[in-house]
Amino acid sequence: MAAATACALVCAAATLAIRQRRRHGHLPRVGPPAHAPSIVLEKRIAAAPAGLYARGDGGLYALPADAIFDGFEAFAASEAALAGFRARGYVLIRGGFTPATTDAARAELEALIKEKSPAVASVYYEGEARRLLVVAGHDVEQQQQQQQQQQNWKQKLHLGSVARALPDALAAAPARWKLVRKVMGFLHSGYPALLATAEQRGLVRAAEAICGGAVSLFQDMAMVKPPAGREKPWHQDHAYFNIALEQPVLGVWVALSEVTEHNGCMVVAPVPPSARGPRSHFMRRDWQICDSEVTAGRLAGARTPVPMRPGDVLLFDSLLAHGTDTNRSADHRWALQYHFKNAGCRSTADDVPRLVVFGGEGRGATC
Ligand SMILES: O=C(O)CCC(=O)C(=O)O
Repeated sequence: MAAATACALVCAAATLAIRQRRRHGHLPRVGPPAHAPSIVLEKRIAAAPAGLYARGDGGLYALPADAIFDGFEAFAASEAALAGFRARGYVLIRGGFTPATTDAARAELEALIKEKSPAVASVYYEGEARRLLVVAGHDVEQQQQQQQQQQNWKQKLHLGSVARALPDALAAAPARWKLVRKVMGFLHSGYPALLATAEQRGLVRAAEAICGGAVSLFQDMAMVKPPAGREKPWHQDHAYFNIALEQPVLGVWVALSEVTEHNGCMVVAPVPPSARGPRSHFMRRDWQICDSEVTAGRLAGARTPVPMRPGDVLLFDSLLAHGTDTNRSADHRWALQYHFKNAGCRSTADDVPRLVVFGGEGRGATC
């Protein structure tokens, strides 16, 4: 009890200090990357089972009108908004960002992924990029697979192979940007319109309301899904964070282009808070919820695609199960994703408590 009180006092003091700094316009967020970006070559993954991202139960769970708000002001002004967010685990903010902001951010993102060494933490390439690495009879991919077999359990949890620099064959390919799937840690990359999306007042206020006080932005990612770009299997974001389960964590997904069921929109499975606890995750095509949990049972019935227009923003709870399908269109799907937590509370470097809660295999669960 004494320890809990001390923790509450420390969190409150930290929150107050951060609130004071925010009055001067400073939103705590991840620092600049300390080195050139890590280059992650994703694995090539098998196709998802048919229907994994289809609407559940004949449209029963189509987006309800009261989960949709016209702008952040409408969300802030509604008495019922927060209660609705907590009950469903998400809300959709239509037109959260203006067309001018959205267009500028998207143009900057496209410029960023064309750079050879942008000032970001990491750039992820689709597994398809591996075909560019078989150069002059020297199969880099096979070499990397051999290295992976010698890795320890923690390295094996990584979803692809990581290099410190762009492999020569990729650096020499002008169209390599077309295979970029994700960029992490772009806020210090010198692109003002991208940065502005993270600091938009309406967004930060909504995050503060949901996280119960001043917030810090602890993760920023650009989610680029090129034509044929891979699915992101079903998961709960909290399964990726070393943050105590009782801490509220807010996911923010911003559409920078038209996003549809055809090009890989977010598909969420809203269930009541009592059924929204941590789910077992398994290392399969990704660190993910077992497909069978989403093709049958409660999550299957609740599957709800969330098509969005450029500038729309999805706010979602880190325990809301969600995923995105392969991009079956001929065009890129562009999006940003942020995560906020209460600024007074910390994440740790220790993966073990998280794996105890979310790790299916360790808990003896099967998939
Ligand atoms: O943008 C996507 O395709 C999926 C994003 C997502 O759910 C995640 O990275 O947690």
